[in-house]
Amino acid sequence: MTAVQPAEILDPRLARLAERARCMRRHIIRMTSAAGSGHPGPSFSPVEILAALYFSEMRIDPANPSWAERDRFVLSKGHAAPVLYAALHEAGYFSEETMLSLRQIGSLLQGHPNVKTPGVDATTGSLGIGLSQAVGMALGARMRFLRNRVFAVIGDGECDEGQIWEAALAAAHFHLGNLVVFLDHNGYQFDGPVDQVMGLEPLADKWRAFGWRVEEINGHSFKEILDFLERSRACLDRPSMAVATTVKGYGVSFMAGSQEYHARSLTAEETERALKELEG
Ligand SMILES: Cc1ncc(C[n+]2csc(CCOP(=O)(O)OP(=O)(O)O)c2C)c(N)n1
Ligand SMILES: [Mg+2]
Repeated sequence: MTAVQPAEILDPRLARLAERARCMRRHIIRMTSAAGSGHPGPSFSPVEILAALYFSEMRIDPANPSWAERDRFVLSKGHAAPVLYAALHEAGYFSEETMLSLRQIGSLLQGHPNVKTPGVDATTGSLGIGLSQAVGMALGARMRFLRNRVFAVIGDGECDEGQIWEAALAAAHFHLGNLVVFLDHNGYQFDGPVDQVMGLEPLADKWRAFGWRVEEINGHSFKEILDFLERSRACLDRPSMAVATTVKGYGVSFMAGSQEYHARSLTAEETERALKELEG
């Protein structure tokens, strides 16, 4: 994975998004360390994708989370809930106190996304189900002649689930141009490297063969993410898919590329080191 180009930092729009991403990574560390559990590594790989969606692309109103014509977002790889909560907190859906109550009994923020939480559009966590929900939302919007769009993030390991491919078929069959999906291709799933557990290649061509408009992008480059989103807006007859190459734990030196932080929070010493690296 190539590092994000310095030119991105010089563009004010991209620099603002980079600042959101930095804050989101701090939130993820702080909330999972306060909880003493969670999935920081998988939450880090799609940070730029969610930052671009929530702070540049989606039509939402944090003051009115149930606005009927809002765009919808589905985090199909629901174990990365902290990245969604980080985006929602940054956008103003709930307070810092709520954010830091992650995973506590009775908290609004459970370990996996739940529609009871303000701003969460789909209950996920069992891998494979989120994309089907996103397809249903996009189809429902189209049938009611609404112009809202649906965005989703799925995992590469999640593509082992047969239900992903059922949803892929349906989305193309119904010509869902209002559906835009990012595949967070971080190369790892729970049991190890994706290519050893269940090979997916040629991954982009598989989605193309299913009838999607597909691009392969660097999932940490705001420029590439925004360019993909712009082209997706113009594609009305097919769903769009970005196979986004990412790195688990991207953004903190000792987490990047490590599977160690898939399903454990950082120790107190690691938390301090990570937050130091993520200082503004
Ligand atoms: C149906 C189902 N089976 C197993 C799990 C347990 N599980 C949680 S995360 C994970 C790995 C997911 O890999 P990937 O989709 O690549 O996401 P990443 O962790 O890389 O972000 C597994 C198997 C689950 N949540 N749901
Ligand atoms: Mg993965």
